[in-house]
Amino acid sequence: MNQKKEVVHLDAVVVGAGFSGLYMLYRLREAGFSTRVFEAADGVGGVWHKNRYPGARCDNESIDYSFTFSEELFKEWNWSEKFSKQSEILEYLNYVADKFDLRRDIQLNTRIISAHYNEEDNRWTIQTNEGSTLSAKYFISGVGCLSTANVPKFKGLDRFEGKWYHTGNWPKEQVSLKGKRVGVIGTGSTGIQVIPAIAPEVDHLTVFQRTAQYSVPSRNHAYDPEYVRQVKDNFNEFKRKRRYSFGGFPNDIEARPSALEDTPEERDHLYEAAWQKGGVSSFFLETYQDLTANEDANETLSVFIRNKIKNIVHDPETAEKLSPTYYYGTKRPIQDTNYYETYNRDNVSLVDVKANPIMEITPKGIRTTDGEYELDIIIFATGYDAMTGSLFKIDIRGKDNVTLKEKWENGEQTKTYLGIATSGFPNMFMITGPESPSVLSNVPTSIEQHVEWITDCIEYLRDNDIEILEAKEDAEEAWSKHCREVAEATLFTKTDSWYTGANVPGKPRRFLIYLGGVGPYREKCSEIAFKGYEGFSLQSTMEKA
Ligand code: NA7
Repeated sequence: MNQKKEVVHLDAVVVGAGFSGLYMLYRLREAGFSTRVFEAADGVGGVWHKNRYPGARCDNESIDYSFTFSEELFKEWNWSEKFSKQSEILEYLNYVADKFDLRRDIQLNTRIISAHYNEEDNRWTIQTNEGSTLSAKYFISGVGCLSTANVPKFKGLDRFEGKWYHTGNWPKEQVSLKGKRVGVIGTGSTGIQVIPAIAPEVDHLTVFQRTAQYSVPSRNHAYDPEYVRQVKDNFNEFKRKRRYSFGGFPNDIEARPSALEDTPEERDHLYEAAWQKGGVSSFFLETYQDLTANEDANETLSVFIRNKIKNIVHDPETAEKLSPTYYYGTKRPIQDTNYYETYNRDNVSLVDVKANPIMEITPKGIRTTDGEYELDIIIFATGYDAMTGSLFKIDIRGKDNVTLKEKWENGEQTKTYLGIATSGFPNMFMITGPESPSVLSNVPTSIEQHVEWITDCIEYLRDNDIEILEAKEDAEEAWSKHCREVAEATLFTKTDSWYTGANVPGKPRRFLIYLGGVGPYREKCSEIAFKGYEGFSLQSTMEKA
């Protein structure tokens, strides 16, 4: 007998149970919408659930990298260090899930495989990998910007006799590296955390570096309880500053306008102070404002860091290979604990795979154009198919059965309205989507702003009997153009990076992050809502009938 499968009807389906999905669920539930979150992993936490690699830490300050929607939560949670370990952030997100009783509406181990918009009833039909079908008025992505691992398609990986791991899908069980010959491919933020963390344990570590990176010391330390008390006592001010700041951080910007207005001695004095204080933010907040806007200003800091590398690394040839040449800050700025120092160890060697590219993975290791490196374990710290990769993994179809991938990749440009919505995909929302401040901001601040905006919007639709909300093409075109213009006035678009999609072979090169600042962006979004969702077409239940 052909049994008809039951379709579950909901107001909203949310994809992903990281920072975005957890808060989205909380807000929609509070506003009275039936909501379910689907998460492919076996626990909540998003990237913090999966990035369990050795040395994994956040490089935003812990207190800043927290939710502020609940003063009680903010005050009762205690971060132990300035830059938290992955396990502590994961513990925090589990605590949030429990505190707000979120788990009863989160379905783990379940991947959303498709979401199709039906123009007959203005609802989304959503399918999961375990065969369930859902019908939801709103389809909301909380997939995150950096969650689809980029494993380069090297010939021969399937024949490798050792073990290999991608840092973004690190196993839960202990990986024993003791006494092993380990190769790490990639020296982005992740590789630079992994390398010093594992070097003391392994027999030999070979680092395969394609692009040398600038990294500054993090100088992580345990939190001073007095500092934490002061921040908590000033919660409202902390929250206000974070929301209206440029980068989504609560700090005042003390950076001077231009590096070119100071003498070399004055510049070195400021750079040295930031280096000693530690953390990427010290350079952006306390040195100069034009570092990513002006090539000559940028070069002053680049030279400073290159000199540091020369002084730290004993072997001049290795130091030379580690010296970066791109514009500082136009790839994701990195901070570390003993990264360059690690190359002074006898059991660590560096292979320049730009000069000698990787040809293949052999059964015994990695072959570059200059020879074979025998390995027991290969660690891919090769990053993510950022910004769009995780959205494209779902078969999302809007009006006229057009897929999101067709619209964005086959079209001349990925286009969104505010990074929240895209034309042709009614009643679909993206949390930290392409062309929003997302990864070039303190992400929890941006997530809170998007989730609150989306919830207010959905409440407005309900309260005004509006059936369909869709970004207008001209509004989207204008927003996208504005995003590109802001980016092109900086140095960001001049460097190959995951910001531009250049890290994934064949991916169109597009800069999909809004650089106009978190505070101004928030004001723009609020103004649009205040004007009755200007730039969106709204269709009421009556009109539809
Ligand atoms: P990233 O920043 O994308 O770094 C990936 C690294 O892997 C980078 O050094 C790449 O070199 C290298 N890579 C990528 N593909 C290859 C191939 N085919 N051969 C050799 N080397 C390769 O990813 P992370 O995980 O470090 O950081 C991602 C973000 O997560 C981070 O910025 C934080 O926001 C959190 P390249 O520079 O492209 O030449």
